[in-house]
Amino acid sequence: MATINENFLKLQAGYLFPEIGRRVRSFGAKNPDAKIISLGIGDVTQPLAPVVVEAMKKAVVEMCSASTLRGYGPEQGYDFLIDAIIKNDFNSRGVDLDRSEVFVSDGAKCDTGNIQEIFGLNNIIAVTDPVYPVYVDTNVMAGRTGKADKNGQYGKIVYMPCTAENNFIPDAPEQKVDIIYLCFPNNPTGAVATREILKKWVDFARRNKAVILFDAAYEAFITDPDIPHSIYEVEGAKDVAIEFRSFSKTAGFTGVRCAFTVVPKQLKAYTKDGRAVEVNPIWHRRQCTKFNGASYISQAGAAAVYTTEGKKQCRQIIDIYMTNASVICKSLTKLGYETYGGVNAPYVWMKTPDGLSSWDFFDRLLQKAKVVGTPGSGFGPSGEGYFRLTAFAKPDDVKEAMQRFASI
Ligand code: PGU
Repeated sequence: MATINENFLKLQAGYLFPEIGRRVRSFGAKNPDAKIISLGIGDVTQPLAPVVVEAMKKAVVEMCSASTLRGYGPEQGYDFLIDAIIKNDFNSRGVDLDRSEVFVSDGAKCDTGNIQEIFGLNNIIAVTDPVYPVYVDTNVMAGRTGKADKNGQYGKIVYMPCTAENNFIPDAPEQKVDIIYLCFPNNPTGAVATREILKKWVDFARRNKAVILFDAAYEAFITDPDIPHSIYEVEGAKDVAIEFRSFSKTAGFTGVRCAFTVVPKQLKAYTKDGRAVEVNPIWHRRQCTKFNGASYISQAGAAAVYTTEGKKQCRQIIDIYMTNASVICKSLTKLGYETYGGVNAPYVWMKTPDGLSSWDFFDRLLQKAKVVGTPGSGFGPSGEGYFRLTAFAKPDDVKEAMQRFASI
């Protein structure tokens, strides 16, 4: 008899985004003429930067000839990409990294989801509430949590509420935790962490021999020059933090797939009897066994992002999204909604009107305005009464969506 991993049975309903998709399809089937505008999932709409397309075309042509064909690549990624990452994303901000500390992958979703696997099942994890659901669900699947309570919170996870009252920045928990997931600029609230805030977390982790899993998937959207883009800009962070990055939003790679994770060589975790173990070779071992790399074509495209032309073209695309964010914030504020984020992040986090629950507002917006957003409660109980809008739609759609908001 094949038994199932019963941890999967502890998971709440479906994954958030497929559930939204299901409701939207059902509405679309009943209202075939409705022009639905999606400000729901954080997926890009602008075409890839031309220089990226050219680099990928060239890579495809190389694959067409036996003399230049590339098969399995180096397991951590091609040096041409790793070197460009280190120089442009880290050296430029005063951070030194060795090639062996960068692991190229096909997505930050897989990396943030898989990383928990190399840590013991007895670790207590801390997450913000609301949170990108991947961090929680993957720990549930692994069996690191108890069952969900009536609020949807799992036993053994420490939730750090983020609300307007604390500017969506969590306080360090009072109890001891071992692994802390942080995401800045934040999905879903759009909040950013200053150097002082990151320093507090790094110090907390150092004091507690904890590890910070820092998701910086949205760092390219930071506009404020004082906000760090990498946690390693904070002294001591390399001893305690793993950082996740992605080309998905930075360069429109949601359908191309390329990302990377930094695991510093000096980062340590511990055996049950307290012996320090380097984390980097363990992640390397895990990746070599379970992953065969991002495609050469994606990596060639990602490297082009770092050329002078690539940086300029990607910046122009990000500026389009950030103009959208500003249009959303201004329009909603004018209509009397309370909004947060949208300045250093491509997400606007709004309070639902009339005390509506997040899903009730989702339904009202879909029925009356044919606009799709993401219910805040889908990110955790503290997200109840909030709603997320993404700035990734086409500018004309954003403008039309805002006009429709005025009529609900
Ligand atoms: N990390 C964060 C914080 C994210 O918000 C997302 C995407 C990812 C990682 C995924 O990056 P990839 O490199 O593309 O794998 N969040 C989107 C998409 C939903 C999803 O399920 O990933 C969102 O709308 O929240």
